Amino acid sequence: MKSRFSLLGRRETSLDAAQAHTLRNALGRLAAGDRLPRTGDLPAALADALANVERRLREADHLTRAVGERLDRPLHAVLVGVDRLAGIRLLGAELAEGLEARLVARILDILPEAVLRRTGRDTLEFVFECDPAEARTRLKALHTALEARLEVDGKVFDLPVAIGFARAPPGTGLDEALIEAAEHALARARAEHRQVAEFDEAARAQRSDELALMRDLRAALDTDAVHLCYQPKLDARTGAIIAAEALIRWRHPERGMVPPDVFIGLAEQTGEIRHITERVLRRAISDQALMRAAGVEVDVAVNVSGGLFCDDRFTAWALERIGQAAGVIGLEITETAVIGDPQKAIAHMKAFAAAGVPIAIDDYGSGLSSLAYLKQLPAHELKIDKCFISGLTSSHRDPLIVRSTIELAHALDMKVTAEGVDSPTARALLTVMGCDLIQGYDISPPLTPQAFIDFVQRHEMSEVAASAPRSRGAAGVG
Ligand code: G
Ligand code: G
Ligand code: MN
Repeated sequence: MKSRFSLLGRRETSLDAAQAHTLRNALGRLAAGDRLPRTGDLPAALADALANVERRLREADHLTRAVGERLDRPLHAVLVGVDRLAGIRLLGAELAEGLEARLVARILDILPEAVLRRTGRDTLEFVFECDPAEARTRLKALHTALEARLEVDGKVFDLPVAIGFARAPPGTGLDEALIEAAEHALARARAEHRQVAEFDEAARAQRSDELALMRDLRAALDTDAVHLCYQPKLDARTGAIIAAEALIRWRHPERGMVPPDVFIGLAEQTGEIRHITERVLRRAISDQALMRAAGVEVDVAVNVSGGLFCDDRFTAWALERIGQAAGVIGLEITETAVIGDPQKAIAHMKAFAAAGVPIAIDDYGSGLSSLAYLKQLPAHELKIDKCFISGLTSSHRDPLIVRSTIELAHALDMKVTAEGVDSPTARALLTVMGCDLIQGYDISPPLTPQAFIDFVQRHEMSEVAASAPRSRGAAGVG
């Protein structure tokens, strides 16, 4: 772990060669666990700071030895994460150290018995003795104090803080395992947007299982273990299959099929989603070419996670790639993309729209749907979440919601797709309501590219066979 003692605070000190030698020597001795050598030729402030560090180190050392023998209350290792500190450090080490000093002062104010151990790029680490029943309450109080507004050099800072902590098991002391446990707890606090998180062995086991899954996925990404299936979208008016949604499929050598619900969210957390989506997009483009070669011409839609859709580099890459596709490649994004960073999302939607790439709003209605945003979105298609479609023929409210959503989308010049349509009744009802596209088991489950080609060809044949007698009967129907 990268660590650094804030020795000098914000004071600038210039030293001559002999003094610099004394300082290096002193730091080396401290780092080796020795006593501080004589520092008489150093400026007083610097000598004081070194003496202070030595005192801190001795206290920590004393604590380490004392645990398990003399402490009446267990030792807790605490890691305070201040995400923005790393960025501030890039702007100026002095400013960061000034903020750091203020945060440390707050720690000692709330927890006077705390022994500060070290500071990282965006963390502060300390240990303190505490009654187990009180640890969380006291750290919550610390959290509140740390997040209070800071003023340094006339600048105002509101720094979000996350705290992870771990308690030394009986008979153990301050060791690397305890610090590592606190690191795990901090990672969880950050991932779950919690103020204070305690180390939890089960959570760690689950996390390492998840990370193993991500490693496996990375290795599988360029193999046949990962492929795409295509779920047809049917034009409700003409009955033709005019589009398909690409859905990722992963067969794990030991776990079997792993559903995207299990790994997509994880991949979003670890950043792996970008590789996955690039791979999916490349594959969708080549599968589409394969389909066209077989005479099946459909628009293909690829799902893009919210965070990724707001990523400039991904957007530039995707625009370039899609520009080389033989047919229309569209993107499906969920509302969360828009809610997370509306300006970026809208700017990117406009860039895609300008390049002729249709955008669909996915899972509409399942999240925090916002009509205010919907109005601003240059989207071509609205996909009504399947939770509304499944109740279409049984509930009283869902048909009302679906019908008004269709009207709303049409008023905003968007096409409407119903997802999860799994009965002929639902399909007929949606058609009457003016829904444009139908997707779901009633048409077909997701299919491999070859099965999709076969399905569309069979579907066209049956349409032709059915259309002759029907065209007479249907005369007069708009
Ligand atoms: O059909 P299936 O069980 O695969 O779909 C589960 C969920 O996974 C759906 O919400 C779908 O949008 C999502 N999903 C499937 N493939 C991808 C993909 O390539 N990228 C992203 N971001 N999500 C996908
Ligand atoms: O969120 P997204 O729409 O991308 O998710 C598609 C998911 O819905 C996949 O898991 C897919 O297999 C599933 N699905 C597709 N059609 C139907 C359907 O008709 N009924 C139900 N219950 N699920 C469906
Ligand atoms: Mn989708």
